[in-house]
Amino acid sequence: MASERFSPRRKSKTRRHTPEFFGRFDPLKEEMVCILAPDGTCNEALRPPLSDAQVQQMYRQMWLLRLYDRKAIALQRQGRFGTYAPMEGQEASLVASAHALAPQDWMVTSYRETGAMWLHGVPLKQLSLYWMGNEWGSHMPEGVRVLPISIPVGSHPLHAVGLAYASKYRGENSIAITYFGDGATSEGDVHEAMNLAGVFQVPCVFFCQNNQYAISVPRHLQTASRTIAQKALAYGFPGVLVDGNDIFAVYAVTREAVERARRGEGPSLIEAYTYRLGAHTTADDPTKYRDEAEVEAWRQRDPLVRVQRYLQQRGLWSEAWEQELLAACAAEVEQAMAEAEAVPPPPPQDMFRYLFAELTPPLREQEAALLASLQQRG
Ligand SMILES: Cc1ncc(C[n+]2csc(CCOP(=O)(O)OP(=O)(O)O)c2C)c(N)n1
Repeated sequence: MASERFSPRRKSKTRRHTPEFFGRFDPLKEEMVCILAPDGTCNEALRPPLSDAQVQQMYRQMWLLRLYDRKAIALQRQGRFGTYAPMEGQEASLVASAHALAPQDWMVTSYRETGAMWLHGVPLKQLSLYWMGNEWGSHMPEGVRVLPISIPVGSHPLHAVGLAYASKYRGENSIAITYFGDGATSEGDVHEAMNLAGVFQVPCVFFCQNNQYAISVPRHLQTASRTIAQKALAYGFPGVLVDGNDIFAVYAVTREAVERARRGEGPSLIEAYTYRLGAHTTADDPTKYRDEAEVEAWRQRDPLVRVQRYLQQRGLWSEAWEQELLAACAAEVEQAMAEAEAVPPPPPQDMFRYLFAELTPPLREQEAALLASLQQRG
């Protein structure tokens, strides 16, 4: 929800805009921005200015997404949700990046970034409607600058570049961020989007969640580049590799990318190095293509556990606080799903309503046939 997002602190006007991460961490050398280590210790010199309350809020939001994920999978197994794409393992990347945005910024995502969509103002009820197969799930609330989920891999970064171009053309203060996976970087559309963004220096942040797989295709078969971040250099803008399971690093890097875009310094590419702990979707069985040992090694880098350790070390965590937080998150998830289930599904003939202003003759025929068959069945 919009209220979930805190306002990122702005740099003072007098401060020089020296690059903090872009240009300093070389993607060609696989240098990765890491601030919060898996054991919860923190590199204070690089830590972004987040208050304790903000870190606790982000921790809560990550938990909410994980509980939402679990519930969504359970509902899919009961036939109450359609195919669902889990986010487990990628919560830090989604939550921390979304926090770096301002409400006027555009967000254009694929199917695995519903957590970021939620933080940018799309209610959980709306997202649940989407996964239940109700087209109204893609109807964004007034003023929420999020495009509907894009299922075709890699096509949507072009839309983000269009929005960013429009913002620059009209002299507006908004930027666009687009999220996509490592697999999407092999698509021609992503190349076209980055190329155009570089040529016209539009305020667009390309946020690649490298979760190591495109369904069963591992990252090393996706590209011969050492990093995905380095691809930015060929388009004439900076790229940075960041530990995607580290909320501080993701927040700091995204904030820098957003600020440079807003200042008119053009696009940038972030590669968030993370891992999909669950299946590609509820229609996938990852045990067919990856080892349990590999998954276990990544579980040790769980983004939630990392923040929990950080909070514990600072005396900001207690068992009772966590139990209360989990109960509140679970209730929020339950309520959103109950509200979505209470919405009657649209009538089947709605499928003809929103594509053309005037139906083509074959579609008119099909609609008539559907209506006749519905009438026959009563
Ligand atoms: C244009 C297109 N080609 C193929 C597919 C089938 N498909 C669905 S998801 C997927 C893999 C995408 O992997 P990646 O971009 O790494 O994102 P992830 O699912 O890992 O988040 C493929 C090939 C599709 N949806 N669209």
